[in-house]
Amino acid sequence: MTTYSVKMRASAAGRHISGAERIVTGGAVPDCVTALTRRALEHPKGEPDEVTVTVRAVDESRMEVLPVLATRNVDAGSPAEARAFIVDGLRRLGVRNPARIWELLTTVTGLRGAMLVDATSGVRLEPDPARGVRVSNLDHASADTGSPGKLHYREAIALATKVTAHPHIIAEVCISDDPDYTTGYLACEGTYTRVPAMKEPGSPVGTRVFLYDGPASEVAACVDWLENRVVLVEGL
Ligand code: WAQ
Ligand code: MG
Repeated sequence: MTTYSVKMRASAAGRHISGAERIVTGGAVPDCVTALTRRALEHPKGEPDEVTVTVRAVDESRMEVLPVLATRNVDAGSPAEARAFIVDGLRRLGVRNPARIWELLTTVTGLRGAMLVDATSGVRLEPDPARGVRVSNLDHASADTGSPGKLHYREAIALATKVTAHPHIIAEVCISDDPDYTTGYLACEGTYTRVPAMKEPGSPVGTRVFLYDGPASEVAACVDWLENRVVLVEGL
């Protein structure tokens, strides 16, 4: 049976509201289209005036299966405590100026994708800084049977598993752009650490940073891998 990528994106007055994708076998496509469409229409960021759902066959010979990262939780009661945890974690990984990374995380917002930042120089490497690098073509290998409240976590850990599997990416840091979802994470060294209170409740700030530690000549290949390599995440 053919495998398909099903992608949804929703906007209102040209402004992006939500996006999601699944990788499923042919028989599951109709239910998947319905679920993603419903999700677009019920997104807390507002009612869309345009929803696009695309169904496309994937080349299974280029599909990669990765084991899901381990999950850990830390206590952080405030954004200041979250900042201390993130800055310390990045410093231990050898990131030269972790305070700069926190500043990027909390000041750059509204990108569709992530910032790709050089771990040594702190310079942003994305080809289009207004968009960032949009990771795509990934899903969990198992069907989504979790409650809706677990969706953020499920999707985020799949993304972080793919991103940190790239040999030149040493860490990812994330803050959700959903105003009421204040839990973010640091993913590195095979572990996804959930960090509560990354931002104040109600704040629209949300962003991702991928820390790049590799040759400048391989940035383009890294971006292509993040965008196009088909990955299934196993074990959750
Ligand atoms: N590729 C790259 N960057 C992305 C992508 C993607 N596919 N999707 C979102 N981003 C960037 C973009 O700048 C968003 O504004 C930002 O990340 C946040 O996206 O364990 O919900 O979808 O409970 O709001 C973390 C879960 C949830 C923590 C993260 O991110 C937990 C979340 P959001
Ligand atoms: Mg969001």
